[in-house]
Amino acid sequence: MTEKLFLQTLKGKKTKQTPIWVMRQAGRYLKEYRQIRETQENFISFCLNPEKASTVTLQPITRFKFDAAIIFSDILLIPWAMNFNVRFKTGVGPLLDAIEKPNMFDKNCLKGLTEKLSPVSKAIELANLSLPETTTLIGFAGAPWTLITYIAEGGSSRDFKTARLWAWQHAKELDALLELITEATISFLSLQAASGVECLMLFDSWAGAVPAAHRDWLVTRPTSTIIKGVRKNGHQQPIIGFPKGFGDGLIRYAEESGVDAIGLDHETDPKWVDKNLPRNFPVQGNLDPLSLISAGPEMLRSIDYILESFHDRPHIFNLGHGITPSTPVENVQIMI
Ligand code: 1CP
Repeated sequence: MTEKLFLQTLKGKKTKQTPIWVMRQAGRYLKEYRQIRETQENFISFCLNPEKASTVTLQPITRFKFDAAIIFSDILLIPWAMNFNVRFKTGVGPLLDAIEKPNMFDKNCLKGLTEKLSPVSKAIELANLSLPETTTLIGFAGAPWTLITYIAEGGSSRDFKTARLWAWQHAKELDALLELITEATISFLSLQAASGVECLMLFDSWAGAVPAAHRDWLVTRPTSTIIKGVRKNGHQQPIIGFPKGFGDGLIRYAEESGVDAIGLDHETDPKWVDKNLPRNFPVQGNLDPLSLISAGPEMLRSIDYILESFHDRPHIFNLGHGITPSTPVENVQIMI
């Protein structure tokens, strides 16, 4: 059997056909997702139900035949497993108990982490039983900085003020918390790698909030430590980094972090990327998810621009961020 398109691309090969998948492809824009989601009120329990999690992982593959499936879970499972009081409130999103200073934690919170997250491993095994031969299964985690923004703010945030203040006012304590989460992330990604995913992705969704002076400390170096840790545990799967909003920080990130590919947000010009990242460095992205709401000629032109910019570089087509719940499903087919 020839190797999957998606994996060939991550190894730096330009394939004739561009592989495609969509961030948050298993989610609320699908009626089959909403239907099964209704069967379980608690979102964490839903993520930790291997049958349900593997079923929703497969839904977008059945519908659209994407080249990759991403195991259904959430980046906030790590803080949950570290005993932060994580819950999801309908209409609001994630909520955590806000903490004043990043100094309230020690290594004890890592106890039992892999046992608590073992349902994800079971979901991976189940999903692998039903995935088409040509589809790659992706495992993932949130990067430490992005998780810290949720811990600091007690949920989603607009300006990430508390997390940024911690960096200036409580650097030492923040660094210790960063280290704990880094260790948890190595364990969780290694667990997923051992359970049968063929690719890993690290979501640093709020990397753009980090001041340029702190990019190495809070984003690039933790990513590098995580990748070295996963490799040290014997896992060789390619790793995609997604430092959303990182701008020109991508140049150093590509050189220093050790990721095999970079996910691009829609604010980044693909022509700039092609000019500034090393030749043959694989990229993923970066259509604006909101272009799918109307899916008109402007969307098609934007798709052409992205494909044309990366015509000479290994490229996985994707959005620049997650697909939104209000996207009409038929528009996804137009994009494909
Ligand atoms: O009730 C529901 O259905 C809640 C909606 C939902 C879904 C579908 C949440 C809550 N999480 C998920 C699944 C999810 N989350 C996946 C797997 C599904 C897939 O991609 O197909 C993945 C990869 C994530 C990752 C995730 N969760 C990120 C990183 C990606 C990104 O969008 O930047 C982040 C930031 C989260 C946090 C999160 N989870 C859910 C919500 C509402 C939020 C908050 C988002 C925010 O702060 O804006």
